Amino acid sequence: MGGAVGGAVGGAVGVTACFYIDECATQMHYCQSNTVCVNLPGGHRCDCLPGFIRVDEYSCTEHDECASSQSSCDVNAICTNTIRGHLCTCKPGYVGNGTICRGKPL
Ligand SMILES: [Ca+2]
Repeated sequence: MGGAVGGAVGGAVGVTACFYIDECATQMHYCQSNTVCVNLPGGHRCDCLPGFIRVDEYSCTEHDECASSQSSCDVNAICTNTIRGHLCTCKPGYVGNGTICRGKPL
């Protein structure tokens, strides 16, 4: 992070006053959920929060391991996406820790 902010904007002919608007501070930004607004000279950008993946320029989403088949759930478990992880719960009729589920003995 960091970096100097300041100095003239190159090629801005005819601009008599030059100051930066912090879009992040003024809420004049379009950063959607799960992002951090980063003020830049002449604009801003939306960085994804740690653990989130980019959807588009303005929004990020939490990594859904369940949807991307990257969960550690048993085939007989229900995968629930959570922030920075996911939960595995054995389906009704199965017992186990979610990673391994076995059919309940009748
Ligand atoms: Ca997740």
